[in-house]
Amino acid sequence: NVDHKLEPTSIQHSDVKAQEEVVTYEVNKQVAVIRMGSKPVNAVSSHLKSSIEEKVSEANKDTNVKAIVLMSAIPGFFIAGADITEFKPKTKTEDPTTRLPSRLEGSTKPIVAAIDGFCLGGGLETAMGCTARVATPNSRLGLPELNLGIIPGWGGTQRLPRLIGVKKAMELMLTMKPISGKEAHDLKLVDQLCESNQLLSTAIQLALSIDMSKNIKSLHRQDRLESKAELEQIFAHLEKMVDPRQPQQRQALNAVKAGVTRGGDEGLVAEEEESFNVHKPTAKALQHLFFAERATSKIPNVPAYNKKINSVGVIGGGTMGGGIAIACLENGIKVTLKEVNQKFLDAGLERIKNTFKSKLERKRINQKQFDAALNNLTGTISYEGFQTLDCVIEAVLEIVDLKKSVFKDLSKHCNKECILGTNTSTIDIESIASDLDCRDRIIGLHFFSPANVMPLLEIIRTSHTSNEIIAAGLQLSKQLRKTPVVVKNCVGFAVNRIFFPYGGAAGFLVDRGVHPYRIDKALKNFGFGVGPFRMSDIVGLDVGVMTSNSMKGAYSDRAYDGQLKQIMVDQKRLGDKVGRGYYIKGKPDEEGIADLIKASQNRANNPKPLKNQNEFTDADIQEILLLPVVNEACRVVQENLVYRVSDLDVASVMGMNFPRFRGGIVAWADVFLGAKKTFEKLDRLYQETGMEMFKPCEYLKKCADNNKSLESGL
Ligand code: T1G
Repeated sequence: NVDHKLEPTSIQHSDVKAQEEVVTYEVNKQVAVIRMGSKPVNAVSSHLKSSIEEKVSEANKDTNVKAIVLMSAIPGFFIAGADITEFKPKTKTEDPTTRLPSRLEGSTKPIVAAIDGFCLGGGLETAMGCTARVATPNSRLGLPELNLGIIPGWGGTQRLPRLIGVKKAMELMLTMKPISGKEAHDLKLVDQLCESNQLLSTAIQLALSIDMSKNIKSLHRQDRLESKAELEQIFAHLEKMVDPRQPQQRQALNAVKAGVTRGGDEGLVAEEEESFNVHKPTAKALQHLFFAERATSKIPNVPAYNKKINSVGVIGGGTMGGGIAIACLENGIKVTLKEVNQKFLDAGLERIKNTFKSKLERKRINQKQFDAALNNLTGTISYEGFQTLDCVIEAVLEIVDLKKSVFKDLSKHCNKECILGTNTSTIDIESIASDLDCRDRIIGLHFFSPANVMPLLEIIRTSHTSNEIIAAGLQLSKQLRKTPVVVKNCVGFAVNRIFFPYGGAAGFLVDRGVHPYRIDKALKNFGFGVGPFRMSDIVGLDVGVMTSNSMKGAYSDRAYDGQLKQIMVDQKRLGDKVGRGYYIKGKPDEEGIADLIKASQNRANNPKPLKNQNEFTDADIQEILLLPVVNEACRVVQENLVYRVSDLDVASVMGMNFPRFRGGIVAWADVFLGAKKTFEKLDRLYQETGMEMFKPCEYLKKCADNNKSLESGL
């Protein structure tokens, strides 16, 4: 009896996975049907690979079998790729002919891949190793490996160009975007198109019609490659396209080139060598981010939320309110826009309608989608109808008393389950909610401008917010197709808080003699779309001053504003909305700002240069601006404001356009510098300048002292 009880626990968890039979085999009309069922997405683990190979070998031996169909038992997924959780840095190159696609290509009986759903990375490579492919029109096929810092390593750089040409193949790899089954069929990547319910019969029929004596393997096809002259042109163009900061792009190109010039078999060897040499830090950073993005919605003790959010009230029809309304309408949620008077309401509704009109004109949406969105939009200047709304998001001016009175009204006019969200970026949510009996339903829903474009939604919980409302916030974010990051209440929440020293450090450098355009160039070279000064112009300098004032109030010890921003505001150079800021309509204005920079430097408290302006390298400037951000992120961790350190990586990439290939703000410091070096660099800057923003916080020091990564959450 005792032995019997002990038995299950003696099996290791990994053994359970290994013992589970996930691949099934049946013979249907002389065709062996092999079905993969490794949940959740058929990621090819070493176990799944060997199970498939076993069944294919069985089919090859089975005299009753003429052909093989490889398909999935999981709806929506053929194969999502190799199993990323099994990735380890390679210690030696391997024989590429042992890969699954090569093994399938070696089958003596024809194999048809029957694709219905995601067919990505190693999944598409597996399908290309098959003799032919059938797919449903809405399947998604692609090679997104570069997004993980690696290159297609199972023959994708060889077989895809030979099936659809180099130009299109490189486009698929570089954009990392999947194409539909229909597009894949147009490109001849897929041989036959059919609906889901016809998939098996179509695949069986095709499999039985293939004559292996006439078949040419994908790896050896020549007929779809471009001509020599065309290839020269294509490669010359691609040479210029690849981003030197993302070495995996060049490596994919090298592998493709090698295959085209030396043949598919040698190409496979070249691909293996390029795979072996991928830039390990970039791969580590990007793979970290892959899992980090999927982790943000996992919040302990939050119950499942089984309802859909069908209607949202938006209070305030300005830029933010309008953007939030558009985001909801684009995702099929009904919106009631409320303004204080008819004039403002009409203007708000007009802006929203114009956005959809422009989308229609640019063919981003069709007439049906346009009509559906506008039918879902209503306006009001009272709280009539608010009783039935599932959620309300307040986006009025940043005035505490105004926000308080809005929530007082909402507590009266909304039902007892309604989510009460505020889109404030600077006001303490705790204070808005303090004396209301609905305070457990009040939550921060912080969108980033433009709210219908930026992919991040910060969800802020106060000390009163209930877990049910957090669940509702996560549900809203899912419906809006945004990535949520849940933060406990603090001034600036995650993104504005960790990035406030970024602007401060930029101002600090200007006051010590570095030109704003030089700073912008260094941060662009780092991978930001625009540098901090150009960003200021886009956001509006007056908005920037307001935000930094609120940060200064909360974190005065480490705030540094510089003088230039205020001088620019005094000169009414408020940025793009008035046509001029640091730049004029986005173009440099060296002369126009020269005197203003001088005036700022004269007014600064400590204009002593750290070194001569020309001596600052890109890396110096990048570190001076970004290390204080890492430091502030570590403070947020120290104060226990996020559920995991990597949430801040996701927040920085999705809220601030921090370059993804650097893994996010904390991962960047971890992977490219290490905790110890990060500490030393900050400490040196602190010693040199005496500025508190550079003083390493306790958490950072602890990680460095204990030789732990900053992601460790020590
Ligand atoms: N390996 C391991 N786990 C994976 C995975 C993979 N390839 N893909 C998804 N998951 C997990 C994911 O972490 C999550 O887990 C769950 O599955 C559901 O995913 C040889 C070497 C297919 C579009 O880059 O893009 O092949 O969080 O939440 O929104 O050259 O997953 O639930 O615990 O994202 O429906 C190339 C990666 C691999 C595709 C589905 N393939 N996946 O999106 O669900 S490299 C990729 C995706 C490769 C070859 C190389 C998406 C998806 P958990 P999800 P989804």
